Amino acid sequence: MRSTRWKAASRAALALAGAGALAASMALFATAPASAGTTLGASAAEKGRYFGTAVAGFKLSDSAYTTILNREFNMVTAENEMKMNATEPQQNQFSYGAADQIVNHARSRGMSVRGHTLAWHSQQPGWMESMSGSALRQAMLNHVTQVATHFRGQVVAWDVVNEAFADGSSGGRRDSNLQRTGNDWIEAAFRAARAADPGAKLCYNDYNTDNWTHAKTQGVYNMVRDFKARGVPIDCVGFQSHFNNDSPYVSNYRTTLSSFAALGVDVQITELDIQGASASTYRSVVEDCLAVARCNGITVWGIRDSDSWRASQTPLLFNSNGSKKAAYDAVLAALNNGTTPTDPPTDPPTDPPTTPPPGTGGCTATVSVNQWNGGFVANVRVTAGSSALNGWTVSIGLPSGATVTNAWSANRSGNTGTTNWTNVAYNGQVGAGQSTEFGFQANGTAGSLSPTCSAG
Ligand code: G2I
Repeated sequence: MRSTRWKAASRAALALAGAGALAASMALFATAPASAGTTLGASAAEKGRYFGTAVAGFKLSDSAYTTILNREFNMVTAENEMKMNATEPQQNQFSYGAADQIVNHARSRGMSVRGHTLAWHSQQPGWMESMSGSALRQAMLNHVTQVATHFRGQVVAWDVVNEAFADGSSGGRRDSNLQRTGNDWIEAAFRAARAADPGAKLCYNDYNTDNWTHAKTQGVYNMVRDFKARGVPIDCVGFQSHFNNDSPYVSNYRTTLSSFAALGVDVQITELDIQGASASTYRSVVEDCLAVARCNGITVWGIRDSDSWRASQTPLLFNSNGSKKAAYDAVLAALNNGTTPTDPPTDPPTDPPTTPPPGTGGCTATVSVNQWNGGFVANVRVTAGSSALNGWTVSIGLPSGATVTNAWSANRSGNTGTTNWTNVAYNGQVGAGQSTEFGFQANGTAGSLSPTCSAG
């Protein structure tokens, strides 16, 4: 089993990891980030989520654009620059310049990156559009392998396959050159992606899958259930959530999110925009995500209305002049009021969210390992005891030959033998009986790991 709760990296935490100065880190841990509660990313991070946006590379020279981007968001999706036609314009000639620019902009500022997308019937390069059969299958798998390898360690989640299901009442697959290579093309893509980047979460991403009663939603649900049952490496499902008059938000959206989550995958809202940007609809979407423990975060598909692929629908959170809309205020308020119940949603908490006192009831840590030949990913769950935690330390002894190469959502000392892990700025405060997660990737063999946890 892979992680059950996404802990998006807050800017403060990542800046901290980069600095690596213990004294500075202790000071930072003591206080919440200065922007907590006042920006989308910081407020989402306080709820263990991220708040992201699609970014168009050519806009990074627009300072009005980057001012909002850098202030508000802690997750970035390349709007077009990681698509197949952008990254492999000629067969076996890969082009990463535009995508790398976005990745570097994001990561150098402590934002994480979602990869979009490795395999799609649309936006294929011309050479691929005209291919079929086993040659196309091989070309697609090579593309997945090459691109996921290039961005290995830099992309936290990939839309491995995008929009593979048909609209309408069939609930089946969309016809495409990729689909005609055989129904197993999707799982083949996921396996190739896992092999290339074992640390990235692997998502299936689609639109018009928001309404639980729609055949397309059920078709994707059945595929994910089948993948989980057969061990196909899928970690998450992306709900694009382009809401408009023809495809409106519906109140069963929360049921959709929680039903998929119950299959054992994370769910993410990946391309949110809402025709007319109703504040109450935006609020509902945020509340729905916060009500589902495995809803990791929300990405809006652009910053200002003028940045939208549907600009005339004014569907985003900022006006074309960069000012905040009512929908922005609604989203921020929903993030700040939100709670993080477990799945299925439980009764609302009776106490308002407060800063917990230092923990006295200890904590426990459990680990789940995804081992492959030569390496593994470990996801560690830290659970507070009878008192809230205000900081935690987990100790994990690694068998000889195991070496940590990469980690997330915790500070580490040691990469072999006894390793010690402490909370980062955004996940040290854990309510009584509540949990948070961190993880790491390592070379070698995990064997059976026995983490121990202490409060503080
Ligand atoms: O169509 C909205 C989204 C639906 N889900 C998948 C997303 O990848 C998709 O994004 C849109 C981008 O927002 C558009 O910007 O995907 C379109 C098609 O890839 C993008 O449009 C393309 C135009 O079709 C091209 O002509 C143009 O060169 O944008 C390109 C770059 O501006």
